[in-house]
Parts: sequence; structure tokens; C-alpha cells
Amino acid sequence: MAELVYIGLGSNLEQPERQLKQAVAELKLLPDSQYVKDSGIYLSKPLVADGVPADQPDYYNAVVLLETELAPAELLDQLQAIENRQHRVREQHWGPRTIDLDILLYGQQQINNERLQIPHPGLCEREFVLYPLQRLNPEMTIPGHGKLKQIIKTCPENGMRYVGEIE
Ligand code: A4P
Ligand code: MG
Repeated sequence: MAELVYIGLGSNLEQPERQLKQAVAELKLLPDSQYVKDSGIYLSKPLVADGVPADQPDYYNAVVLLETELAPAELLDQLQAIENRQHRVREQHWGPRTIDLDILLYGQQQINNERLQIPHPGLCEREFVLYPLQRLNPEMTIPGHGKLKQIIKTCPENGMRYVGEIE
């Protein structure tokens, strides 16, 4: 059965807008999947948390909606293959990266195993996820958390700005 899935994209290295565009071009070619739409690009401040390098460039973020027949683990394999093709730098957890692709939501499923946590942890505190999701589907519900409309009220935009469409 096909599921609607939301993929979060983030990049803050090596021409980040180009990295996002290239990842989107690859997402359009995923097997057993159809590209539905995307949020366009947002420019956001790096997350602030203990142990996170603060001296890194701002992030370019976007969210993509796909319909897919791929199982969650198969989809993760495909996303990691795209990350690897874009020479992702994986040196530091939460450090700067050429491209990060996360499965934010997989239908209404809640998944918790050694490889996957869905909804993606932290989703409800991240302005660069919540506002793009709102643009795609303002009425949506986050499994285990409730209505996006309510959740977003507790998450300030933190200086984030909309940059424009993904060509
Ligand atoms: N994994 C578990 N659940 C998932 C999921 N739902 N989607 C596992 C994708 N992967 C998932 O990820 C490590 C492992 O997470 C994978 O092997 C997979 O099995 P990773 O991408 O290699 O490592 P990471 O990116 O360093 O960690 P993570 O947890 O993905 O980082 P985050 O939470 O994505 O944070 N600031 C701004 N403004 N914008 C950003 O996009 N991104 C990060 C990265 C930090 N600060 C940011 C942004
Ligand atoms: Mg990741």
C-alpha cells in the first residue's frame, strides 16, 4: 500500500541551495515512489544545544512530500545512498553537513527500532520542520503529538526566512 511520507532536507555546506536541489532531483527518481510536492527553501539558524558546534553556517532546509511503496527501511537505504552520493561529511553529530535527509513522517505510523525513529525525534521543536510542514499541509496531525496547528504555536520562527521555490 502506498504511504504519504514527509522527508526533511538540510544542508549548510558547499553551496547548500545546490545540494538541496540535487537531492530533490534524486528524490524525484526514487523507485516505487511519486514526488507530490515540496515546501520550497527556508534559511534557518543552526540548532542550539549542548555539544552542538555553534560556529557553523546557517542551514538551508526544505520538506518534500512523496507517495511511496517502499518500506521504511528501504526508504532509509535510498536516502542514505543519496547522502553518500553527495559526499556527505559525517564527522560530527549535529555538525555541518552537505546534505541530511531525514524521514519525518511515514503515513500515520510510529516506528521505534535500532535504525529508525518516526516521527523524527525533535520534529516538534524544530521551526525548520514545522513551518515547511504547515505550508504543505496545515491540517495535518503528528502521530503521538497532536495537531500541527497546536504544536506550531509553541515553536517561534527564530529568525527563519523563506528563500523561494526549488527550481
Ligand atoms: N535514524 C533514526 N531515525 C531516523 C529517521 N526518521 N530518518 C538514524 C533518518 N534517519 C534516522 O543519522 C544517524 C542515524 O539516525 C541514521 O543512521 C539512521 O539509522 P545521521 O543522519 O547519520 O546523523 P546526524 O544527521 O548527525 O544525526 P541526526 O539525528 O539525523 O541529526 P538531526 O537531528 O537531523 O540534526 N539546524 C538547522 N537549522 N537545520 C538543520 O537541518 N540539522 C541538524 C542535524 C542539526 N542542526 C540543524 C539541522
Ligand atoms: Mg539525519
